[in-house]
Amino acid sequence: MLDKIEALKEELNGLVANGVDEAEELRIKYLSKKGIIGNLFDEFKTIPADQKRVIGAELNNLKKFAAEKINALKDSFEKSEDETGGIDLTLPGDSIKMGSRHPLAIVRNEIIEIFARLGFVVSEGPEIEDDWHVFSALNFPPEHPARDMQDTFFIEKDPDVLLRTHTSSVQVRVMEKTQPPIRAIFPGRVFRNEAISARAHCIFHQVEGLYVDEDVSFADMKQTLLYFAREMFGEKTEIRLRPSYFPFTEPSAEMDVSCSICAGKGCNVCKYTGWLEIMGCGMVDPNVLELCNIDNKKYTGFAFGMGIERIAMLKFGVKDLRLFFENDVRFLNQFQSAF
Ligand code: 2U9
Repeated sequence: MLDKIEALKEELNGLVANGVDEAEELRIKYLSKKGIIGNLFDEFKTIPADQKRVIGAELNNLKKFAAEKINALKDSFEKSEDETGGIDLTLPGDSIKMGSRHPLAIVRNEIIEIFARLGFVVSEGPEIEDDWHVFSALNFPPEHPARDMQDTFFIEKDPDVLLRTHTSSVQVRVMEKTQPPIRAIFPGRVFRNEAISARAHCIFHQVEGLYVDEDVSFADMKQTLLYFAREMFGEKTEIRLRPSYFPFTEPSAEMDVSCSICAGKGCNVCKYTGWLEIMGCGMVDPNVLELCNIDNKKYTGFAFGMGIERIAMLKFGVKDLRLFFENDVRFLNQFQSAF
């Protein structure tokens, strides 16, 4: 019996397995009730009583040794599964979800592209501004309602620190440090103290434009804006200008485009007028040129401004402006961009 025990120890020493399942088979082979060591315990019952103490101790050692050996084999496989986090590395990976450009970015980029073809460069400036660049240099009279806290976000401690209500402040900055010719567009985020609704928001986005040079005329402005309208809304688009008023332009106008939904025939989008208002424009007021250190005897210019949300609503048929700010991917995923 002692020889058998010794031979089994040697056998156990050389044990190998190819995975947890094989290690379990070895446990059954050696350690189960009817296994090799189990049978030795049965045999042990038949040996003479005077040998039982020595052989019993050796048999218990053998059982302990076998259990340790087989458990060590099992552990080594379970450990290597831990290292892969129990993940089957041969499974195909998850596909990466493609993002999409925000519709306001698509429209902004398209506007930039169209004006770039006419030689307009992009210029940007600060969102936190001062009274001079947002109001005073733009010819706003001291009592103008836009200067009121009802309409503009001010910093409580300092009435000279405010959030820009239009990107015209960037035009002022450019004119202050550059002499004509100036031909630039000014995209950016602006802020107005307004209640949020389907048609208005306290934050929105604008693109403004400015062209200052010798002999720039109202006709130049009309042709530039007609080109823009046709590139943006289709080659059959017509424009019309209606007289308006802004402190910084004279004369001033609102520009409408023929409704691209009904081709000018009248529908509920254009409220049966056939026209959609898309921007304001005008000849830069000579006072503004002078306030920005530009010789108003030598130079003239035109300027325009539009809300990107409004253009995007018309182009994409979006009925509620708040959708642009909610970042719901079900909304955002619907916009494909070439820009
Ligand atoms: C300078 C001189 C002139 C920019 C202009 C408009 C007309 C205009 C509105 C359209 C919708 C703002 O987003 S909106 O609410 N803008 O109607 N903006 S002319 O004129 C300038 C700007 C800067 C120095």
